[in-house]
Amino acid sequence: MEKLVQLTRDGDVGIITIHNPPVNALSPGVPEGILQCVEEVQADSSLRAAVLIGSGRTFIAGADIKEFGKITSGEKERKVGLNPTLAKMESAAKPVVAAIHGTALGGGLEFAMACHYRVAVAKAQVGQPEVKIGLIPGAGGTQRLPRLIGSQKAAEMCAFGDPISAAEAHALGLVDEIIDGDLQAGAVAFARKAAAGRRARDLSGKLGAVDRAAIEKKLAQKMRGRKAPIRALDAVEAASRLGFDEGLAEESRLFMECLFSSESKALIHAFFGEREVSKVPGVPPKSGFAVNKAAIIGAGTMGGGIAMTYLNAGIPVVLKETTQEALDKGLATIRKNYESTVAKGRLSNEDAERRLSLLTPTLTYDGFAEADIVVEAVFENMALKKQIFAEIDKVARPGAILASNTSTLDIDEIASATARPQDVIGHHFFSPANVMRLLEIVRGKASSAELISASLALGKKLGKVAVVVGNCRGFVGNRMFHPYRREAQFLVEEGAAIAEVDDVLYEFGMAMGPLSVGDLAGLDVGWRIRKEFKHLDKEGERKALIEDQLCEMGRYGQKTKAGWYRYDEKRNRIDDPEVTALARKLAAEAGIPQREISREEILDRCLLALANEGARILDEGIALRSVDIDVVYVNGYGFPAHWGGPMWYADFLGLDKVLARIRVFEARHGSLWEPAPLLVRLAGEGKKFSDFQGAAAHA
Ligand code: 3H9
Repeated sequence: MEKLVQLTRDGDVGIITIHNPPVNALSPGVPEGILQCVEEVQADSSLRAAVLIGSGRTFIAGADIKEFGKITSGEKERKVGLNPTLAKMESAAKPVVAAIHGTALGGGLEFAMACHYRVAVAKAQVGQPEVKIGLIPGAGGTQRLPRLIGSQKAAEMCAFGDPISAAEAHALGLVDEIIDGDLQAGAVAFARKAAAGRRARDLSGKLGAVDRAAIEKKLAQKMRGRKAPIRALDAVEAASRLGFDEGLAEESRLFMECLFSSESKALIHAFFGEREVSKVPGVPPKSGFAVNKAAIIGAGTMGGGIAMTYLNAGIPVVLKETTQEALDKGLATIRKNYESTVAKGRLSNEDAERRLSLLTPTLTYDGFAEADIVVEAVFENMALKKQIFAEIDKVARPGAILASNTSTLDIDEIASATARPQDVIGHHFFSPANVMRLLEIVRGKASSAELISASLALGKKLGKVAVVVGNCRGFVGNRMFHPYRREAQFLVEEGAAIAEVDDVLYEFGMAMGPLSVGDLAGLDVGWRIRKEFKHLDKEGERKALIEDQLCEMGRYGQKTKAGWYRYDEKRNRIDDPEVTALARKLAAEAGIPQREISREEILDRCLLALANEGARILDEGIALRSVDIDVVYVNGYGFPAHWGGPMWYADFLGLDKVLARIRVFEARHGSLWEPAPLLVRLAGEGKKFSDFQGAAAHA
């Protein structure tokens, strides 16, 4: 077996190579191995310097994140002690040069900064992304980085966690040289020139004040409700206030505080969850199916956004509409979206034009026979979708993926309109499709394992987080969203103020309150779906009353400048007493008593409704694991990642407490609050949702 860290020689330079695939994380044995090699170089009189380099695709992607859970669970000692190792490395008399390709992230960059010099290939990226998993740099990043690049820039990098390019790092003085050509050879040549002795800890000229207010203002928009970024600022500021070793001690204290926080545990859950969802039992992990050309039916909001998603990934698209007017409108929207991205400086004009040049508009099925995937994105109507799939069946090439973007309808019934149900699958994008990261892959009963594998690979190519879900009304996301929004509306009917319901959920961390979401998406969408499914309504079951009335009044939400709220020209929401009056009138007619409703009840009614329905979804095998549900909610429904997702949040509260609360709601509101059998079972056994391996175990 290859050693984790190996020392080889190139003349008078020692090459210390890390072999810890896939990303050379600093797992146990790696830091020790590096230090041992550095010490061997020091002791060997035939060597003058060392190069530290990663094998495979990257330098060092940081600490091994899996180890953190062992510390917080008590399985491992309560310390993350890299500082003594790094101190010994940087005290070495012979210079050590970090040679960076791929990424030097977190502990990886911290190792590089404890080296005497850093060189990198142009494509490399470096950063301190710890805040993205609820941590701060814990091995001197907040102390060495400001000494190398200045306090303000270091504070920004540590607080937002976004990596920077090698070129920027070079300009800032973090990277000493960009290497063209072979990295190792370039690093060895650099090492031969390098003199010993330059240590980041000894530099202090660039330390200074941090414009904390400016960073906090941006944090409030980008990382609302998170504590780690604030702690990262504290630690970078400590570098200017304290000596190096005191600064390190302060950083370690703040790091430990973050490590044991609910925020960090939830974000680590979300990090691994995003990767776990791509592992589906019975589905090949790699697909040989390549999507090189796509055809999309429908150039409306969804179809246009999906087309842009493909174009952005460099996949040519044929986009079909039924009328020239609809096609022109769709194309104009796509063009306008690209223009606004260019105007914001996020895309070059040439790139926008290149993407647009991959788009072929059509009113016919011309070009569909060459497509590897056909995506249907027309509005939610079963008869229409079946008619379209019957047509696609005639024109698509054998073996092409036939995908529907349906958000609620039965994928098996749609597949039945074709003679090849094994090739039919749901690809449920979220609006705006070119922005939202989630893709629900809905497997029908005939969908083949290869088709699911190909869809997962395609999702990755499109830059999406793809989650495989089972076929039921609303699948995972929308099925759970229904009781969540239902409770929000019931709360208003029972006397809660509209804005308060939204604000409580927003303050919890949701991207938007549940009623505002309705206004954004268009209240008419749900209205149409309710009409489509009217035959499924249960006799005597309480139904939300207000939205149907709002739609009758033509108040569809933001697009009509009125819905739950009124909206000004800039789409700012304005409370509307007319809607409050409507709520009171409808409640009186339905005999719903009015009462004071606490903020705690608002939060619990909405969030526990999610978890209770999630438990049913899990029990039925519609979601493979509770983490799949969490990933859906964090990436598609604006659930705060620092609360992990609705199932993680329920686990955090404790399922016994969740069950007790749900029983209170059941006593007060009846059968809609009947606890899910799985919740009752797990709570009784003292377990968590994350312990349940139902569908994942026997899929
Ligand atoms: C830290 O460093 C704290 C320090 O201050 C020191 C404290 C003392 N650990 O994402 P991918 C796995 S905190 C363990 O699919 P990509 C990942 O789960 C850390 N595992 O590839 C996956 O496993 P699997 C700071 C890790 O090419 C596989 O590697 N660093 C780690 O799309 C491939 O990953 C970060 O936060 C890790 N650190 O992206 C960086 N990283 O195959 C986190 C990855 O079983 N990592 N894995 O599903 C990343 O951002 C991306 O993984 C990276 C590669 C950009 C590196």
